Amino acid sequence: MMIRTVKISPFPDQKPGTSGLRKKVPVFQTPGYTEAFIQSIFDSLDGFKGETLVIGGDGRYYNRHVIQTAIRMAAANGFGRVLVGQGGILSTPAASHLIRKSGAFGGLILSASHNPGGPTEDFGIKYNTSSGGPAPEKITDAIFARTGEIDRYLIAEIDDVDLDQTGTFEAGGMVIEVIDPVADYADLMETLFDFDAMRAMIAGGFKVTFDAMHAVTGPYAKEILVRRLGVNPELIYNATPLEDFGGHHPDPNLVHAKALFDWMMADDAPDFGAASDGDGDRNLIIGKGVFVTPSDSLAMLAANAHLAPGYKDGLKGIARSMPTSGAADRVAEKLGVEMHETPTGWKFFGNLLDAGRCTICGEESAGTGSDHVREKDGLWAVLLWLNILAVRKQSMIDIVHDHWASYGRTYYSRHDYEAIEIDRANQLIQALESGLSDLAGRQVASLTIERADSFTYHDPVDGSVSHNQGLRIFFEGGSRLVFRLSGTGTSGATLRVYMERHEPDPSRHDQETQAALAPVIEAAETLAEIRKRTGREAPTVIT
Ligand code: G16
Repeated sequence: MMIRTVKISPFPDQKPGTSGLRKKVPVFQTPGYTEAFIQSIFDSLDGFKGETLVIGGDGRYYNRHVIQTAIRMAAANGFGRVLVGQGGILSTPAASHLIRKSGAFGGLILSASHNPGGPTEDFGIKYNTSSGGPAPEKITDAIFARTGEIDRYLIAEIDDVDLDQTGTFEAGGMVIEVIDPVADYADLMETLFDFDAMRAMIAGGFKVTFDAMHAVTGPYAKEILVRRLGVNPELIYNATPLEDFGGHHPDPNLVHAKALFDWMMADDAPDFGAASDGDGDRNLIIGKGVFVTPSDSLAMLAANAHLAPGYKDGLKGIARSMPTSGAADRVAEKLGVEMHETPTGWKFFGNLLDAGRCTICGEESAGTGSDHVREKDGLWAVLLWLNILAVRKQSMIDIVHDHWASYGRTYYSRHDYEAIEIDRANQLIQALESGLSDLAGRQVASLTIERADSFTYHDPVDGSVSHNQGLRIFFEGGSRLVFRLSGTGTSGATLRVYMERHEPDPSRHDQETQAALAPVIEAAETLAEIRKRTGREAPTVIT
């Protein structure tokens, strides 16, 4: 095998964000850019000679090209085997499962998740470890340090691999297996959930619709929902993965999945509607006439998980990212299990899951998952909900209202200000942060501030400490406001403002969310001067 050593200079902007490196496609197309980042990953790892590397991708534009590059570089750097999904497709949770099941050394996940795809849109590369989860900060920090000094990459001269046929090939001294991306993952789901009960519910007329958003979950939905569970195929939408997601954002939220939301609120709505994102790790869950926020979904799934065979022995604990609402905390308290609050980023759940300190985790950003893999998992959330519905034999709206009646309702919303100037965003955060220590006791918008801080996470498993993970303002009575800058955007900065208010009184559980949160929203504007500092009159996205 011919291996070439190609000289390059470092690129200064290869710092991994919340979930790997995400940039516009033309940036990744800069000569040597993609290779420099992949080589920096390999250079930061030890002991992979002869080992297996999984390469997963969400099918977006540039996916196939980077898979071929990654295969050549894996061979040149000494990996013994590469596993890649047919068509270059592997959902992020399926890739996580494959890494674990195959005993792989790690994996490269090629995705920019819910961000749009296409020649001028987004692409991303993330490294996952042998646990199947995103690399922890000590590895991403090492990768970033390496990007600053890299001066060459190694690449093997081998022909393109035919990604469209399953099979095993040998090239460049390495074994390359192109595998069915769906089968193993679908089998895993059968070990966790009561497929007989779900099949019976669906055969009995329970209508399920799913929007795959022209992203990676189409083939998974066809196999699991249609073929194994009997869902009407006509109710599975946008099931063919497209390189540009049909020109849409594959982001399952109330803005980008508005058609689904509108239908679910109409008289002819199916019983259950769901969607997943670009790489299949996020979920949107809507019952007939009722939207379930991701924070509520985490709480409700945790409260009912024991109804599914995979969780019949109960939960070891629950974890949520800091900006996620406290709804799940109330469930953990009732169940008498540990509750963990981590920074934003699925990588922070890894240690807790590996140490058996939590079973279910979730984030306000439409991610829920469990210890079955080490990524959040969109279809898993759909199936757990369907399993719960099949066992409880109640409508979604009744289950949601029952939950609120038992635990209270936590009104929750996130306001995003996208693509604002980076300097303006930083100044807003700095101004807020510098005044945090003086806020306690202050009255703002009919609320009284109890305390305020910048969130620091102390990992209880390995003792690592992560600073500056978001600014928190707690109000008397339990409302909370959080400010942080997104770590996944690719244009300018995105300011995220998270608001919540807990309402124990069931007679006040039918308010419109933005109205219920009005004082917290007003407090956010007063404290951060969002309009003045961002130059924006309103958020870009409200979820
Ligand atoms: C990623 C991370 C999540 C995080 C989300 C939003 O999700 O895996 O843990 O909550 O980004 O992060 P940020 O607020 O920094 O933009 P995904 O689905 O984009 O991989």
